[in-house]
Amino acid sequence: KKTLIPILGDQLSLDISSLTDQQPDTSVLLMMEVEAEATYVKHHKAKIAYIFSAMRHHASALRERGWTVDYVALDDTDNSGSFTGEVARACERHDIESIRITEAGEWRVMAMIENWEDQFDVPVTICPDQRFIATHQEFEHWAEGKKQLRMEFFYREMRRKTGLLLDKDGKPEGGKWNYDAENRKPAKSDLMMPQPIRFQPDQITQDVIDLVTERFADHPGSLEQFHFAVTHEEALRQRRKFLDHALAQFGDYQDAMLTGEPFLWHSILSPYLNSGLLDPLALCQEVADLYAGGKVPLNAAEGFIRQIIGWREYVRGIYWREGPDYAQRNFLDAQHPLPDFYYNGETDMLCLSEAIGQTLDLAYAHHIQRLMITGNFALIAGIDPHAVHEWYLEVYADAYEWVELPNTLGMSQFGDGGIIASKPYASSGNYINKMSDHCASCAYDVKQRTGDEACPFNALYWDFLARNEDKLADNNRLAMPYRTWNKMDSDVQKQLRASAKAFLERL
Ligand code: FAD
Ligand code: DLZ
Ligand code: SF4
Repeated sequence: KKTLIPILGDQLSLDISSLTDQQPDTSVLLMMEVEAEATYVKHHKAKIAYIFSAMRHHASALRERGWTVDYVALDDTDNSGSFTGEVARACERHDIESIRITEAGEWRVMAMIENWEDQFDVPVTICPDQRFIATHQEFEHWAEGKKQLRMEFFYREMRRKTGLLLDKDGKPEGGKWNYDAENRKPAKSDLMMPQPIRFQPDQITQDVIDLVTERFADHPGSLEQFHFAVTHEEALRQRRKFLDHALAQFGDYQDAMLTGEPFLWHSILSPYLNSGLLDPLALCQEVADLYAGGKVPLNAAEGFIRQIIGWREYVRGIYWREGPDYAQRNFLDAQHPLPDFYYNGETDMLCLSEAIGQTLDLAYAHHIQRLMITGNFALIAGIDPHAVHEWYLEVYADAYEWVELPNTLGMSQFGDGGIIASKPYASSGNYINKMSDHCASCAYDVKQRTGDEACPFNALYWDFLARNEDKLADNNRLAMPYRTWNKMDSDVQKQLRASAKAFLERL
């Protein structure tokens, strides 16, 4: 009799908790490529290819370590197309007395797993996912009774728990917890800018690319520039490349955007952290060591560590705390459909065509593009946040609901009414002009507020504030812009609103 251990596509860690204390001779590991996971939203082709290839390579790595892996490929005859269908078939193929699985990363899949005990009439053990720093209980305990759940305070708890960047008295290195104020520099084109490693597809990846090309032709995105690491070793190489060549500048240029430069000084590690090829805590430990050794400045080390032990952990906590209905929230009652250009990049707004174009080519955009370009535009144009959420879940190689949904619906679209963001991340073209070089080459004029040539972000921004005044006017952090709006001449207000209306009607 054997224990069946399903390993999901984002559980590609060699020490995943479901394997703890298990023995190869009494276990069968089950990995399954299934239609339902690839199509519950239309994931970008490169995202599916990345996950399938990483899964196939991981199966080999597990076998090398002595495990028996029953691997169901997408095109295997009899593949039932779903996790539950494949667990059912595996229970018939093997003599199974129990099932063990590490908790899934989303409500949808957890609901499936919770039915297995009744469906298959064997005990099912669900193990906590130990790749995160905060347990569910720790997040709940921190959140309990608080009126506001601000990331910054949670982050300090995580610094204390891990000891990262604390001096010997337990005080934050350099005397401050957060050096974000130093991290808002615009960037200039720089021939020395590090580029992520472009990993050449091996035979396994090529087979997967062919499979995805054939089976998911109607999904967004292209496979031509497929560049991801697909093994633990390759992911470690990209990690090394980032630490040695980009981290030192990461802080300074974290919010910068440049035409034709998709990566800047970002790490491009999120797909590997989220699917399990890299360990988040070990990465942060090395960043702290590089700071301690004088190799990188504090604003870079602190900024990077905060993204991982702060933001990443915090959004996961919010996701599980808020429950499965979080995806349906729409605080601002935004109803506009998602414009087609999100799927083809065809718009003369250069900031958007850059961010969306690279997203379709690479399944990657960095944080400030996601937040202040595609996210900001959807927010101020009043796009239905559920449609925006599905788009983000589809197009980014690192997107799993636990991390994508709170970032999109909460942080970027204010759909939760301010649980994550203390004010909406709405801005006019001015911010984009300050942080990027896009406006200089754009068909629109960022300095004009109304008229055919005016940057559409400008009128949309004021229209957003005016449209949502009843819901947002009492937000302290919006007092300044509302004061400016209310001081505007009523003719100017009318022109701005008419400009926005005309633009939205054309959209
Ligand atoms: P870097 O800039 O190098 O940052 C380092 C690491 O910090 C990332 O790899 C990531 O693990 C972590 N990180 C940084 N910011 C966040 C954050 N806000 N939340 C969680 N982790 C963070 N990140 C995802 O991993 N998956 C998503 O589906 C996702 N969707 C997003 C949607 C929106 C609307 C926004 C605004 C942000 C989203 N993010 C998401 C967060 C962030 O944009 C990406 O983690 C980052 O761009 C990944 O690129 P990188 O590895 O080069 O990151
Ligand atoms: C995202 C994804 C895709 C596209 N395909 C698979 C798959 O075929 N098999 C699999 O095990 N996992 C896949 N995944 C990742 C799962 O959707 C992920 O494990 C769930 O989102 C649970 O967090
Ligand atoms: Fe974007 Fe407006 Fe700048 Fe054009 S002018 S790049 S639309 S912010």
